[in-house]
Amino acid sequence: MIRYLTAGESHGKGLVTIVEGFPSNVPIDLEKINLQMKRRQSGYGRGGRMKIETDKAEIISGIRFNKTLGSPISMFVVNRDWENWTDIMSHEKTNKRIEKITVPRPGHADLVGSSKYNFNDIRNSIERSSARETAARVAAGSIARLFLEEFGISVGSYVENIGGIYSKEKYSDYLLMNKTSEDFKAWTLSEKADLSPVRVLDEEQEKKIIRKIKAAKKKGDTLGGTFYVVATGLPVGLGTFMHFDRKLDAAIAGAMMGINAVKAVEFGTGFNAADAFGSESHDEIIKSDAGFGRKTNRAGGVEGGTTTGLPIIVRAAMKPIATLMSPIETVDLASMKSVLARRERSDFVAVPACAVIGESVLAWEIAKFFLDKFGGDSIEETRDNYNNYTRKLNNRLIKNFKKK
Ligand code: EPS
Repeated sequence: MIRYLTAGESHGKGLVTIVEGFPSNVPIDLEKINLQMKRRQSGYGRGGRMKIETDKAEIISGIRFNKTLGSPISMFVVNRDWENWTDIMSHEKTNKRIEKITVPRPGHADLVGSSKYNFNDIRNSIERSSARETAARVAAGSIARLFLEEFGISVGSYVENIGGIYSKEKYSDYLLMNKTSEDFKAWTLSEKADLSPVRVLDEEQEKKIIRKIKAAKKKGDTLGGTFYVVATGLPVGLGTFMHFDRKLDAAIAGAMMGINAVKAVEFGTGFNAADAFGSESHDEIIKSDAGFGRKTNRAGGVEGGTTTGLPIIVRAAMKPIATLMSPIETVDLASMKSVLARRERSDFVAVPACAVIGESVLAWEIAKFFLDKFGGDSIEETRDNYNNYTRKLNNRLIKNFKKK
């Protein structure tokens, strides 16, 4: 079983990730981890903080000569901005006058955090609830990605819409219709999205979105959007229907909802399946060279909580960022008077970053279920188990059902 923990405040010294349970000898390329860290920081519409930070994961333990040791892997991501916050974020009591934050932003964890933890300064909630923590999650997800790469599993994403601006072309249809041509492959779509500052696949749409972000910024407003996260190269049989908490899609949905500001998640045709006939909703099974194939992938790669071997297709929605430069109504907890919410530096749009974080959490959940199934103290052992299972899978099934 793999697990990870993150620690760190947004304006503290930095973020810590501890990843535990990976087998030994997994090749680790720090540059690849840092590429993911950089991708998370990108996107048109981000705030001033991203100009200050150059996120990089420093390895503290668990890796030697570019390979995992099987021991806990710990990583540190420095907050460069901390230098400007040493008094406000001091671990020790300070004599300096530190302004207390008393005005909660609707949509952020400010009010619930202060109620629940009995704080008298909203800063105490802001610091951990900030999406800055997702940098530590991407560091963990990057280790999972490197592990999955060894088995030919890759994860990618693209943004479907920001602020209600969609492409005329419905790229998700290619995925759901199980198009196998190179141009429609999930990975090709993701690489294309990487070239866009808003991670979309359509130039016209990109222009419109950038215009809308500029307009939102001018108004002091923010925007949300939807994105697709996909994984390819999966074996049949990760996850199970045997118990609710062993279903892969349930775990993925939980991890996606755990990303800051994500309000909805769907698999395959998702909500649309509720409006269609059964005959339009399922993936017909056909014979293929490999044994079986599917005409379509409307299930999004999971049936009965278990991978079908087809790409995993997850769509998620991110609400607009809660910090508004033209704020909405709230209550000042110090005066108990109605006021406008506090302004503070933030992003205007973070949907492209959210998609990259989505890739990371998806990679993590897949790696977790993969290792639950195949185990192994070294990656060589994992590979033997994986090869043994996948090689025999279809033959075994066909033999089982063969009439004697
Ligand atoms: C973020 C760092 C934060 C925000 C953003 C994400 O930095 P700061 O608060 O210093 O500007 O830019 O967080 C939020 C949008 C939020 O609501 O918490 C990051 O590293 O991704």
